[in-house]
Amino acid sequence: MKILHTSDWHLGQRFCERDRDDEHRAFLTWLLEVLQDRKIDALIHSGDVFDMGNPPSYALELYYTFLRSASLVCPNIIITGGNHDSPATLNAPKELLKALNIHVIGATGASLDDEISMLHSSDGEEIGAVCAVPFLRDKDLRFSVAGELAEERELRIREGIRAHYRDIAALAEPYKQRGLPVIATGHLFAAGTELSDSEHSVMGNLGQVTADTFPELFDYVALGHIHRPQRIGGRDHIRYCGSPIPLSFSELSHPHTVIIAEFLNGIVTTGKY
Ligand SMILES: [Mn+2]
Repeated sequence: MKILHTSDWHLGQRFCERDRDDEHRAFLTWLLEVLQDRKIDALIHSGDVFDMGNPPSYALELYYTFLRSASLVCPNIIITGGNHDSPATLNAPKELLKALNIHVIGATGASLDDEISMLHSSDGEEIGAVCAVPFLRDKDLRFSVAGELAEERELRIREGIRAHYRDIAALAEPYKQRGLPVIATGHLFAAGTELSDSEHSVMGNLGQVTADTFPELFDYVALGHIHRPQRIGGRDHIRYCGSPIPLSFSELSHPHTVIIAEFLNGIVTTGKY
């Protein structure tokens, strides 16, 4: 079973008075070829599909055209919301996209079950499970507390994130017991990561989490939010794939990649492309 992990497309971004339409189109054309040539079973997007909550129509057109083509070559597509995405914009076509086997989780909702998405082979056999956790907003992490100090608030957010992953891992346990690989996504800021200019300005309001936030149950954790590809806590299976194109001058110096992870008999191998 092979997944392709990507994030932080920021479709619709304007940079120095220019749009990025040509670069995004070139990337998505390339991505379609990779999905087909490498026979990818699941495309997993870890958030920041769009650069803004109300994207321009050329960015929407690009997104839907890509999804339509991708659905013809890749049997499972999972899209999760990032801090730049509007949950309402992502979720609006949710039911329609389900018909193409594209699962959209714009924001966390009332039931954690909604964040679990089963992966199927082209003959309909179950081949994996994804705990598709979108960007968790302050309000998703229970109540805010009046008069709390900044450090207390950060601690509460970190604990809220940890509880979310613990609870969803517990829900995915039966799939693991059946021998299926379990993948989690996240759009958050993990400790020890290097930031670029475009990230400093948009870090969102989440406290830093560490690798032990993610229960051992997960075979792979597909992270988004940080635009430089990197592992977390030295673990090969907890990764940021990075943004596919540089979104600020400071992002020119590092690679822009997607990750392909292959799961075979409980062993995960990853490669950058
Ligand atoms: Mn981003």
